[in-house]
Formats: sequence, structure tokens, C-alpha cells
Amino acid sequence: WTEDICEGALILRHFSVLHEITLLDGIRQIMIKHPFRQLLTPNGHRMSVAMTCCGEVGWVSDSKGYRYSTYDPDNGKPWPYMPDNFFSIAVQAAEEAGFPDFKPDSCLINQYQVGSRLSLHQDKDEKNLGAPIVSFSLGIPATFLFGGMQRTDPVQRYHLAHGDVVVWGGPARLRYHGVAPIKEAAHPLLGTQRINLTFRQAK
Ligand code: MD3
Ligand code: FE
Repeated sequence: WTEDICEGALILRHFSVLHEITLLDGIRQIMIKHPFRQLLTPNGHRMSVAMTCCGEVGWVSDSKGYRYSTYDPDNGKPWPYMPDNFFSIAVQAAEEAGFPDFKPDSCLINQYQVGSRLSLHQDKDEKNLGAPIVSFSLGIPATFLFGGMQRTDPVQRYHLAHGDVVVWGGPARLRYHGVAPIKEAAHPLLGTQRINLTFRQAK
């Protein structure tokens, strides 16, 4: 049930199906005090993806740029503690993928509605680029776009469904990637949305 993407990156198909209730319950708790919000990019566009975070730092964006912040700019409060069970599930996935020392301190939670997309970008604001990023897909499926080291490099497409976990480390860590516009669909637990969690060692 594991699928290699390239050196450093692999898909653990259905890995988090077993943990869906834990993950959804944790997300629900986080959303109560730190609701999903569509951030403004530095050039003034509102993202179609809505975000919230937990952990010591969260990823934020505004007219000043992109950065990790210890507090939620919407309400000035620190981000909620990363639930212990979130931490363990992410560590377990990283171990299975061959990264035994993963200790995430941040989890970015992305919410996609039908039509939401994420344009090609690199994740390079984390302090420890030697650590992988571990991503969990929940809800309706997405076409994940995996490019190269240059924005204009050709992209490979991967179908990511509810329960799929992808671990991105080693030489894959700085590759361009994005998400194609989400197609209309419904999931029995999540309805017409997709939620993606990305665990990071950001500090
Ligand atoms: C490949 N999220 O939050 S997860 C992001 O589905 C992000 O919400 C997408 O890209 C989503 O930054 C994709 C998969 C992912 C995450 C980080 C990566 C793939 C990656 C970092 C390097 C290479
Ligand atoms: Fe990313």
C-alpha cells in the first residue's frame, strides 16, 4: 500500500483511515477558537484555500509576506497545542516512510471547497529543511501536482483520496507542488470539502 513518488517521497495509501475520527475531532476542537480563514497573499489576492493551524507556530500570510508565527493574527491568541494523538500519528507515518527522527512542531490545516486550488509553490520557510513534511488528505479527492526544482518544470499528477498520507523529504522536500481545482464530489463524513493537514518542523 505504499507508492514511491521519487527519492524521499512516498504515498501511504489509506494510512489515516483508521485515525479519521481522531483527526476530525481534533480539527473540530481547533476550529472552535481558530476558525478557517482565507488569507491574503502578499500581493493582495485572497487564497481560495482556507487555513488554520495548531502547534508552537502556524503559517500566516498578509501584505507583509509569508512567515511562521507563534500567534493567530486573527485574534492575537497563541495557536492551540498540537493534540498528542496528531503528533503520534504524524511521527508514525514518518517512521514508516523512513524518517525516524521526525518531531513536528507545527500543523497547517487547509480546507478546500469545490473549485479551491493551490498554485505551484515551494515550502521553504521552515528552519529545518532536513525534516520531511507529512501530509494527510481527508474528505473529497484532489489532484496533487508535483513539479520540479523550477516553477516551469513539468508536473506529475497524483490522485489523493481520503486517508492517503504523503511524506516528502530528502531531495523531494524543495520541489514545486500544488493542488488542481477541486472537482465536485461528496464524502460521507466531510461533505463537499477536502481537508489537508501538513505536519512540519518549522522552528
Ligand atoms: C511536496 N498543501 O500546505 S500537501 C501546503 O494538499 C501544501 O493542501 C497541499 O502544499 C495540500 O504547503 C499539498 C502535500 C505536500 C506538502 C508539502 C510539500 C507536498 C509537498 C513540500 C515539498 C514537496
Ligand atoms: Fe506546500
